[in-house]
Amino acid sequence: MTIVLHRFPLSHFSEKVRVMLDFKRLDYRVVDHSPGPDQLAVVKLSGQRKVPVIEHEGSVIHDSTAIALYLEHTFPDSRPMLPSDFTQRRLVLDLEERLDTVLGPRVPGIATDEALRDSDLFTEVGAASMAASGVPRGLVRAVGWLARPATFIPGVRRELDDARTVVRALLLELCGRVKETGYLCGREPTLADLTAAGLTALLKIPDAKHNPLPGRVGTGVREFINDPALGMFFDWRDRIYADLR
Ligand SMILES: N[C@@H](CCC(=O)N[C@@H](CS)C(=O)NCC(=O)O)C(=O)O
Repeated sequence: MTIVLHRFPLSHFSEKVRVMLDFKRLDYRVVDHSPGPDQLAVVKLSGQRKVPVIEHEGSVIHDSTAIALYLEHTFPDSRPMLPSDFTQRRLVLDLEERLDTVLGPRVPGIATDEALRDSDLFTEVGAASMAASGVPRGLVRAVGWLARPATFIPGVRRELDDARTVVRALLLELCGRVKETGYLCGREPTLADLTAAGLTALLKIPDAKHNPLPGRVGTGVREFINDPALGMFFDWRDRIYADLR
């Protein structure tokens, strides 16, 4: 039976799950929601407010890690995301958790900060994000104008700059891992690789299925995209996406 993925169009945790579904070559369809009052539908479905949520044969699962474990358990014959060896499996799950913890809370702020520098970009991104609730573009643009000055408040600026520093350091570490073995935890792609790919989608828009910003593929946070030291990471990540298509 087809899996239903409930997401916000620009949710990076939802993208992490969508990448897993492609990797495992499972049949799925996407239902878009918007942050705000529209989240009531997510609450009614899953008993909590966050996406991603999947529905499959009467089961409703939320949280990207729980979904990964469900998919591994329910589809043992499709491509594995976790090694069968216990120690290797632990290493993959530990790295996945670290990626969730480091990238999860920082990437949206970094991407929003970047989008706020260009009113047209912010309006396009905001409208895509709010499409399910039909918020008018004019209102999204006005929010952008109002929010932009906040990024100059010293405390906010410092936090955003710190987030960039922490994320850049992690991406450099990932480059080192890729250089050594081709993937993040050895010679085969695992849940850790899919997590890194999905959670960085807002840093550089990938050429992916169900992409809400098809006209922006290859664009993103310029400081990262134009950083030669990170070129290897994004080349590797784009190859992962290419292999999924
Ligand atoms: N630990 C969760 C995090 C999910 C999460 O933070 N989702 C965000 C979107 S990327 C969300 O739904 N935020 C809405 C809210 O907090 O109300 C996972 O791995 O799925």
